[in-house]
Amino acid sequence: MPSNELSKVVQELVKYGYNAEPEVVQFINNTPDPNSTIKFLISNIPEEIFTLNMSHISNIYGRSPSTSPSISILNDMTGNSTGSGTYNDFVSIFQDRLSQLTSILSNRIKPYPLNSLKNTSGEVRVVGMVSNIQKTNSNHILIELEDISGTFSMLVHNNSEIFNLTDEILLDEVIGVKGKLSSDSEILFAEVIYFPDIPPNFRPPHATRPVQAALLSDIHVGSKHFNSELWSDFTSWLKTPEAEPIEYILIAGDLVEGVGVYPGQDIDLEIINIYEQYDAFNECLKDISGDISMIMIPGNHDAVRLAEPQPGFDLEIKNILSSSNFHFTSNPSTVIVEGVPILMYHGVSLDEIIAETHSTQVSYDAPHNAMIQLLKKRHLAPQFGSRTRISPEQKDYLVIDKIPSVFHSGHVHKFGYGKYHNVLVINSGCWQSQTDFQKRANIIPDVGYAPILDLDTLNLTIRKFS
Ligand code: D5M
Ligand code: FE
Ligand code: ZN
Repeated sequence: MPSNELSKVVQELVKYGYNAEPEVVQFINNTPDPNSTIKFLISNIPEEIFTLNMSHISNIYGRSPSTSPSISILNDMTGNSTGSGTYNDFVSIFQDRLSQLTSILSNRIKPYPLNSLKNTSGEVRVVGMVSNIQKTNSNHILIELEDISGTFSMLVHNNSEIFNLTDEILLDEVIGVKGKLSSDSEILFAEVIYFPDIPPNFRPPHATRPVQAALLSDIHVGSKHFNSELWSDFTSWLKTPEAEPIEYILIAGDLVEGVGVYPGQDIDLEIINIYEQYDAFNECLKDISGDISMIMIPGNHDAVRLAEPQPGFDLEIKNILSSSNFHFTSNPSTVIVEGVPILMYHGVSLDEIIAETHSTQVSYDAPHNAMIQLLKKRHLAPQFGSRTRISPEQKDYLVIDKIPSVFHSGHVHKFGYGKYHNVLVINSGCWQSQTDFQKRANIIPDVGYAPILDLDTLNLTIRKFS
């Protein structure tokens, strides 16, 4: 927990004439809106008390505070969009991407600036953004790298051990390379390729009490194909003793079907008005206990801009979805639930990763393997200017800066999960039955999955409704 956040809590308490023990400061800081929590606490505290301890907190809440929600959100860019779409904004976002990923890679390799290589010889290490990939006449791969100093070409020989890695390399991603310069120092012969990656010994933070979260995605309320029966089965099951440990539900976007998302969508719509779709979605959540905190990000079908990062919902939608247990944040966001960092990203770039990665491991039937590629590259939308739209901001919000315990996506409507360097990677499937488009494209969606995450053990139990 950054100490400046904690000191803000302390200062706010002092403003009202109160002190608090460190656990109380931590507890307040973990609530979604610390300032409101402080106001609530001091309006309920007995008169003679000026130093808050945990038993005061328990008395105020009438239950153990460890059972009140513990949510904090990193990296929510809602309301902070600075991108005006100018050339300079695009330069800023690429410079920020290069500098963030270079500093991750620089822990392992001390890179030479690319413009210094012409005056160097022998073995060198470099870091750069991939600006061109091409096959040579003799079937080697030539990759052009770019850093702030200039560009340089490297060659991966087709009989080298690292040749298969070139299948995974995408334009605009940032990689590190170790190799030997040619005798005229015009080209680098690559011997080792480094991805920014997750350290293999990463130890994922976990909760300190038994508590669970359901990780869902792609509800698509308002579509003729939204499967309301399975959804009701799920919300009924939530009331059973088996579901009692579930205190959180996370939804990774495409809450509603939206309007005008693709040509001819009208014929697939049950509800043609976007606000009425959110009304209907709100109805779908009515049956879920208010004790369960719901954390939601938008997807490409939701009523926010399409370009990523997508800000959280504006007031018009928040007024429809106004329950106090609902929390909204941008796509992507890292949400810390009970101390567990969960990276939520809807997943539009997965279509591109699946299309562009030549490895057979990465497919719609194993969407988690596409997500693992994103973890390796430490970026949620590595390739620019193709299907995934990116809004140029001064900061690149799509860099995976904080390593999460859990990486949660949806979008491809296929269920899959796996572990990569101790990070649990999960794609949640959907609640929309096969659409006509999917029928034509021979896509069989995975409908009605509710993967349940144990926040203390980070184990997953798959609950399938059918
Ligand atoms: O996307 C659901 C999945 O289906 C995702 O993998 C994209 C794919 N999809 C859906 N509609 C189309 C069209 N019209 N062209 C190409 N690919 C498509 P969702 O975000 O729920 O629409
Ligand atoms: Fe979807
Ligand atoms: Zn989607």
